This record gives sequence, structure tokens and C-alpha cells, in this order.
Amino acid sequence: MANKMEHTLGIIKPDAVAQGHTGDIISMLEKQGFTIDRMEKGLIGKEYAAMFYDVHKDKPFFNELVDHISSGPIVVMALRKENAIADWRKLMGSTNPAGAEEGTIRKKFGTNIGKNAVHGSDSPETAARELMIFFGGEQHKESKDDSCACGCTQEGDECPEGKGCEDCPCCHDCSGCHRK
Ligand code: RTP
Ligand code: MG
Repeated sequence: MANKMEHTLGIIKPDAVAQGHTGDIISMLEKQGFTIDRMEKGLIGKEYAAMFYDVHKDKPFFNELVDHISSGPIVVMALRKENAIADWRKLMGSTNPAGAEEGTIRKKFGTNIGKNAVHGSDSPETAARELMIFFGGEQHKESKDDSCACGCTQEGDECPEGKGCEDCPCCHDCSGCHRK
């Protein structure tokens, strides 16, 4: 059974950007097979940050969270891969860098639980919401119109899996695919 092609949102937080880890984090993503469909560097204000982190508004660390994410430039990425949501969170590591697994981004580049280098969506619903917030539903802009997530638009197009459309797990799992 093929794994499901998924999209998720990744953010390189201000602490990691300021410390010059952007390139290393992007390199780790690429080595793990993620495709970066969209990427933007910029600043977000506190109001925007509070809306993005609305799910945490009753938590004691909410103000700290909003202050940090709006404290400096961030890099926001629309990521694509089979099992992207779980695999990105695995690559990020546990929330607290002190307890994060060896080889993870938070273990390598995190400072503390607040300054933990990266963010990742935690479910398909959250990923859809967060991609909408930052990319307005245009996270696949780099793909061809009416294509499935692998970028093919018609049967016989080259498949990233090296298979024909008939056997491509991406085509089989993508609800927007020309084959459906
Ligand atoms: P994220 O949303 O950033 O990908 O991280 P996560 O799922 O691992 O953690 P979550 O529970 O969603 O918390 C969001 C962010 O809030 C900060 N935090 N601070 N001081 C604290 O006890 C505390 N707990 C969480 C972290 O920066 C976390 O990434
Ligand atoms: Mg979270």
C-alpha cells in the first residue's frame, strides 16, 4: 500500500534564522526527500501571530510564543512528501530541544522550549489551515494547473517515483489528479 502524498507547513523560527541555520535546515529537508513548493522569508506582526497560534491562546506560554515568532524574520515553507506531516515532525524532534532525539533539527539548533528553531503542522486539518494562512491555498503554485501533487498533467508524464501514472502512488492518492 503506497504512502499518502501530503502537504504541510514548516516555519524556521526567528532564533534559527538569526543564528544562520536556515541553509542547514533546508539542506536537512532536501536530504529527507521533502519538496519545497513555496518559500518566503519575512516578518509577521503580533496580531497575525496571535491568529496563527489561536489554538494556544489559553496556554500560559501564549504571549511568549507570539512575542518570539514576531521578533524577527521567519522562513515559511509549503512542504510536500509522502507522509510529510509526520515525517517533518520527526525531523523537527521533540518540542523541548533538551529532550529531542539525536540528529533532529531541534536537538541540533534549538536553544530552549520557546526558541526551538522550527514549527510544523500537527495534522492534515492543521496543515490545511496553516497553508491557507500563509499561502492562501496557492501552495501548489509551482505545480502545473490541474496536475496532481507530483506535477504530472497527463498519463505518461515523467513520475518522480520513476513509475507510470498507473503505478504512481502520488496519482493514486491525489484527489486533484487528472486520473480521478
Ligand atoms: P510547533 O507547534 O511549534 O511545531 O511545536 P509543537 O507542536 O512541538 O508544540 P506545541 O505544543 O504545539 O507548542 C507550540 C510552541 O509553543 C512553545 N511552547 N512553549 N513554555 C512552554 O511550556 C512551551 N510549551 C510549548 C514551543 O516553542 C512550541 O513549539
Ligand atoms: Mg504544535
